[in-house]
Amino acid sequence: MRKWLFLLVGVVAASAGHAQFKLMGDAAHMQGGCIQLTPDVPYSEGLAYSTQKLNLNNYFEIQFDIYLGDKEEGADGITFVIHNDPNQYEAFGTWGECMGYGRWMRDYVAGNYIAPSIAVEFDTYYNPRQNDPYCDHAAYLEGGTNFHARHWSNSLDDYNLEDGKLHDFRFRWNPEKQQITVFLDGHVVHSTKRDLVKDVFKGATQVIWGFTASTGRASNLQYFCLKQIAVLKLPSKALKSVRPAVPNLTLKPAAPRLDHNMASVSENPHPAFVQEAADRMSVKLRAK
Ligand SMILES: [Ca+2]
Ligand SMILES: [Ca+2]
Repeated sequence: MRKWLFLLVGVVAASAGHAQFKLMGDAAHMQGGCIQLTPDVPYSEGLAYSTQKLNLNNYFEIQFDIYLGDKEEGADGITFVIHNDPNQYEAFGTWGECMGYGRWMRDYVAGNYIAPSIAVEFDTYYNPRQNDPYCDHAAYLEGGTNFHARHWSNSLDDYNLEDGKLHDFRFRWNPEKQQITVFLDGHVVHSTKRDLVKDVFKGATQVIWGFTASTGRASNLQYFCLKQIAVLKLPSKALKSVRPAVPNLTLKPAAPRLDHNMASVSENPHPAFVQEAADRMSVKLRAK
């Protein structure tokens, strides 16, 4: 472990605070450090990209809260996206069921979509064209299409994410094992081996990451609150020489949860990320 600590370059800290995300469309900073992706109005779209790219040679784990509204009949959902679209920080997808990420038709490559990319969608509206189940669900996406062969809805026919609550999401990338693991409220909702650099990003290792969301005829307030990012920088030589491979990152206890209620959010003191020590592997959200 000591050897590992020696290899750690440290932690990349990020917050959902101002100036660290580039916002597009209807995305807007909220009091309390969260970022609105869409207001509760029809035909809205918003995106927020971290100004700091991720390096796919590194092990990273990103944790955030997402809020998908409080109207069961609302729409459409949020995606967490990692991309290397030629349009870079200007890239965006189609509105409505495409959630600001994808395009209308899987096999008809037209309109706005983000690619090359991977994404995880949190979908709150039934769209048969995208192979949605009737209930809310999470699904893994690639290539700027929202069509998904599989989904996760906790084995429930009435799984609902539009419950007026924050939901805890984690995305973990292990470059050694080429393993993606996605958690929602403590459940593993997706786990797969994928050579992202070779098979998705065509050799690129520096990728943009962020969030997209949209509404259609139906809508909901949708936002996210970044809780923490842990990045373990793995020099290529170390990758080959160190055994055992990647230790589990120990993340600090979750940041104080912001109340989903907007009034309460506005009462929250402005949060700030603090890096606890140069050699620690975690950062935490701390109220000033
Ligand atoms: Ca949908
Ligand atoms: Ca729902």
